[in-house]
Parts: sequence; structure tokens; C-alpha cells
Amino acid sequence: MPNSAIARACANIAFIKYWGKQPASDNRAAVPSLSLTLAGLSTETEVEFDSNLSADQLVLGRTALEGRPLERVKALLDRVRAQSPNPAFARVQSRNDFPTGAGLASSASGFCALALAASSAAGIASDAASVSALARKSSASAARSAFGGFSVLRAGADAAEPLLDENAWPLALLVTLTAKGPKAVGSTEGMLHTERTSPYYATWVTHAPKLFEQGYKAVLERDLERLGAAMEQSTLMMHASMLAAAPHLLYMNPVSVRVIETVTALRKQGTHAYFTLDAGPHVKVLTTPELAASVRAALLDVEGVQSVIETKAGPGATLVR
Ligand code: 2P0
Repeated sequence: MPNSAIARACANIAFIKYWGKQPASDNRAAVPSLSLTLAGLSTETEVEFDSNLSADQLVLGRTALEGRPLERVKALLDRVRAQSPNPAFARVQSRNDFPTGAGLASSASGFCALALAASSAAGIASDAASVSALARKSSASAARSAFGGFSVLRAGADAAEPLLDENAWPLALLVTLTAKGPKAVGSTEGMLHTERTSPYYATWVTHAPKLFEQGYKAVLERDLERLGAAMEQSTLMMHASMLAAAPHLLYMNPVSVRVIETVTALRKQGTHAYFTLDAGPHVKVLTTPELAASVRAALLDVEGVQSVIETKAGPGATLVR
């Protein structure tokens, strides 16, 4: 039986957002979400279970990590070990092919690659649904990266499910970097704070399924205008729930707002471009492959924009070895 494996998983961007957990649910989402898995922006992770080790080890790039990152990795490995006939500690070596310090989401690709590599190395079930369920317990957004193209994670679901594969609807996503350095408040912490203190959280949870239905239908019908409208509303409703927390959570910066205004102005001129932001200041702009170059040029003209990374739909998690 192999005791090591290497897996690769891509990041995903939610067009319909997950923000909030069902209480005491082992990290099940309170609202349904829908995302696109992205080409590039990937994590490659090697897991080797070794009976000679006396503790789990985690290396990201060239840096050995301890504390919270190691704890979260151990929690996933413990779940795998609970199903393994020969549990042993593991050496985990992970690498992102995008700048980790830039504040781009890395937990989705990271935990999905880890879930696939650890399951395969331990010889337990490593089909996409099992990997998605394992990844979801560590980071709910990671559940969606098990699948390529569009995938969904329903409220309370154990695992994500595929919706449209990566070749079904060609789109361009322009990741617009508006700041340097990591974000101030991590997603898990920000989410729990919003649940506990924002009077708008309950309203968010009530309305989110309607936006999910709109987004889901728009994807099946390849209707970019409707998808864009649902995505922008999901984004701003999620940010409104964060803003109403006490103390407030403001993830946008002035450059993010200028990018939103630019995208809105482009649309008034008839250009199909739609914005979204996660728990951070960077703005992702959805458009068609044909319009991508001109929209990118307009985004690079916005004062304060650092760079624009063009991506498109990518594959689900795969085993490299
Ligand atoms: C999403 N985000 O749907 C939303 C939109 C950020 C904003 O999922 O606590 O790192 O690990 O389950 O998955 C980020 O939260 O949170 C996230 P945990 P996760 O992509």
C-alpha cells in the first residue's frame, strides 16, 4: 500500500457566497454557495505517512509552519488516521503557484489538495465526493475545489457537487489586486464574528438561497447578465452583513471601491463585466474571453491597482503521483 501521494487542487471563487456555519454542524455551511474552480492559482501538496515520525510536520514553500496552520492540518490528518488501518504521523510539503502573501484565497486549494493527497496516501476513499467532504470539514470553500468548472455546496451538505465542467462555458475572470500583504481578519474568524454580532446576519441567511437559485439557473442557461447580477448582490449582501457586525468588518479599501465603480461604468457603456469580492480587498471581475483584454486594460488604469491576473475555469483536484 502506498504511504505517500502528491495532489494538486486549484483555488475557486464563489459567485454565490458562503458566509456562515450551521451551529454545531462540523463546519457545514448555513447558506448554499456556487463557485468556479480556476486554472492556475493551484496548490500542490505531498503527504507521506511515516511510522518513524513522532509528530506531524508541515512545510509551506520553504518554511516550516507551526501553531494554527499546523493544528488545522493535523485535524484533517487525524480524520484520515481514524479510518486508516496503520495510522502514522505525516510529513506534509505544500507549494502554491501564486503569491501566498498577496491575500488571495489559499485555504480552498490548500485543504482540497491536502485532503486528496492524505486520503490517497492512507489508502482510504479518495473519489471526488469523499475528498470534498473531508476538505469541507477543514474549510467549507475547499469542498468546491474537488470539482472542476462550476460546483455548488448546498446548505448543510456533507460535500460539494459538480454543476458544469470547465469546458462547458468559456468565461474570463480577472483577479484585480488592490493591496499588498495579508488581510487583517481571517475568514473563519470574520464569519464567526458576523454570526455572533451582526443584526443583518439572519437576513443574509434568509435571502441567500434566493440568490443561489438565480445564480444556479443562470449558469445552466449560460446567462452571464443574470449570473453577474446575482453575484454582485450576493457579494454586497455578504459585505453588508460584515459591515453591520460589532465592531464592524470592512474588507474593502478605497481601491476596491474604485474598481467597483469602474466595472459599473463599463457596464453602463454596454460591456459585460461583473465584480465580486471575498473576505479581502481584491476584486474579481467576470467577463467573456473576447472582452477580457479591454476590461483588463480598464482595470489596470484604476488608481492603486497593483496588477490583474487573468484566469479561467480549471480542473478539479487531481493526483499527481
Ligand atoms: C466563499 N469565503 O464562498 C466565501 C466568500 C469568503 C467569502 O469561503 O471557516 O476559508 O474555513 O470554512 O472556506 C472563506 O471561508 O472558511 C470563504 P472556513 P473558508 O468562498
